[in-house]
Amino acid sequence: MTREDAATIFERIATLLEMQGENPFKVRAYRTGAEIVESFSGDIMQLAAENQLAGIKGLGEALRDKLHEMATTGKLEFYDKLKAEFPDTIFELFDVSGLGPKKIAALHAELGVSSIADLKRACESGTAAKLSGFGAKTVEKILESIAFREQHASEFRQDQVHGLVQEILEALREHPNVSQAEICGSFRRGKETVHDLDFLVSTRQPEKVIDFFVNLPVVVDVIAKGPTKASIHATHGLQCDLRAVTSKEFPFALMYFTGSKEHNVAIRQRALARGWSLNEYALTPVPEHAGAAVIPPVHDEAELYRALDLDFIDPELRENTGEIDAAEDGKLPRLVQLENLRGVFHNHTTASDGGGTLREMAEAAHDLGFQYLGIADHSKASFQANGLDEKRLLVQIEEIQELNAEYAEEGFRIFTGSEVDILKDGSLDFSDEIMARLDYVVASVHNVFNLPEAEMTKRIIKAIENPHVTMLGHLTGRLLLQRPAYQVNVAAVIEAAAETGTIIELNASAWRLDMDWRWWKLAKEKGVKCSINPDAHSTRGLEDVIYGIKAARKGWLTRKDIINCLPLAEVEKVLQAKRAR
Ligand code: DGT
Ligand code: CA
Ligand code: CA
Ligand code: ZN
Repeated sequence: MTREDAATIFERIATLLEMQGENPFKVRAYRTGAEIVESFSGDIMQLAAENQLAGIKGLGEALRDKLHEMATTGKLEFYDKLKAEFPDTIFELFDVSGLGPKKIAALHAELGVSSIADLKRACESGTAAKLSGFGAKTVEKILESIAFREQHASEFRQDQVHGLVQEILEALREHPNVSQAEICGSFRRGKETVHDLDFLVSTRQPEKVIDFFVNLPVVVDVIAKGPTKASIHATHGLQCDLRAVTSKEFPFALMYFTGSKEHNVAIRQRALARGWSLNEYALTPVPEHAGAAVIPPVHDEAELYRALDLDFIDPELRENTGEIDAAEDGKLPRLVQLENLRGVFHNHTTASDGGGTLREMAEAAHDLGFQYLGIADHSKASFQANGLDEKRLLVQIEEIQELNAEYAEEGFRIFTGSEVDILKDGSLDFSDEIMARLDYVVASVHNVFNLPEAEMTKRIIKAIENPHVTMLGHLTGRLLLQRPAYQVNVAAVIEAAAETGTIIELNASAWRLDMDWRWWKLAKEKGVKCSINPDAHSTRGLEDVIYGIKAARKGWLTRKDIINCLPLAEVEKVLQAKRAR
């Protein structure tokens, strides 16, 4: 059981207990437990398995025992019993945005709502609007949220599949009859969401490997099983396909199943032009083709591209948006890698809505090998996130200066910053005088999402015209699979960022990944720099940069396009560049 699973179970226990009217302290203990499990910086499941959890703040004995049980047995009897008192479909309700545990409890107790289908009926018939705490607005929001969910019912975010991919790949690679195993499809291409996972192995014993695959512990049910392929459902209904091929076929299958379909079609055309036919198993001569070139030997994917007179194309670029021409001309970018990151901006602490203290965040960033950490807690307008007012911000600046004195010898530095709210009219939540005291400012929209496009665009552009706004945070406000982007003219914002010298954030949280990768080529052309920002709300959140790196690679970005690939000695100049203009 992964820590995410364990945290989800604690969170669900909290909600179910709340629905049963349990004592709020008990409810809170589980909710806190979920946060601790989620954000703990060591391998908490390993510690739990070894009974080494004593002394972790906020994790009482009852929760430690439960974690131990989950880590060792993969189950929790207490949860299974509690769950049995509710219909299975109740959990669907927890994913509806705008519906908290209190509202779910009221809907359940007073209207017997225990599924999304029930909820939809209650909203459409008008009965939900009559409940206390509900109104026409709430009901409308809930219906919108249900519709959005239905549209994306079979998609998954990176954070939901990342652990599973590693787990299945590891299992396959350890199998004695498997010589190579890879993940293909949209996951390998680094898409922000995926429909299913496509695994590929090379083996001489396909049946044995297929048998092994359909019996993995993560398998919930088997959809189909044949001699060389199988499909299963894993946790949360996620479909996983496996193909077994020979090692000779492997490079062809790897390219084919990585896709995209559009990339494959263009590549196949290219093969045809040489008198070759390309499919998922081989490159073969087209029988009736006169003057076909001799097919060179192909042992891996790079040789397959080479055979077609192309440089190796990184999977993230395979969307047929110009990568083939660039590969032919030797003009592919050398894509940024995780190892290129030198530091991270836009991170929260316990001063606003983060789970780690300033010191904990700094230690964690330092341990990850970063040379700098940019703090950016919320500003006062984000009161629901405990945003800092001027006074608290000034105190935090002092704390950071003290910590920096401690770190000075280690070549590590904390940058003072703030995630300043862009108010409705495009003005900022802090005065220029206050912002001038900070090393950098991230400006973000956190409320009033429903403006017409022109007004929202004007609002954001006005904000980034301020010389103290170093970078623009999560450009469209989208939450993947949960909340759509607000209306905004992204091209116009990019243009304004270029003119004002404003950096645009690539928010690395798997929920956002915004500005979207599809826009970075344009931004790069205009000379706009990127900052890959984890927007970490815990020490573990810093590791979300892995998702940001994938999105940046998908956006054709190199280390030169990304400010936090700069070493400490150079990054400060870049933070000051806009003010110095
Ligand atoms: P998704 O929807 O997130 O699962 O996206 P993919 O790209 O993983 O799509 P999937 O799982 O349907 O198929 C995996 C790859 O197999 C796809 O990227 C390209 C290849 N493929 C699937 N169907 C076709 C097809 O009809 N023609 C070609 N040329 N390739 C295909
Ligand atoms: Ca797929
Ligand atoms: Ca598939
Ligand atoms: Zn934000």
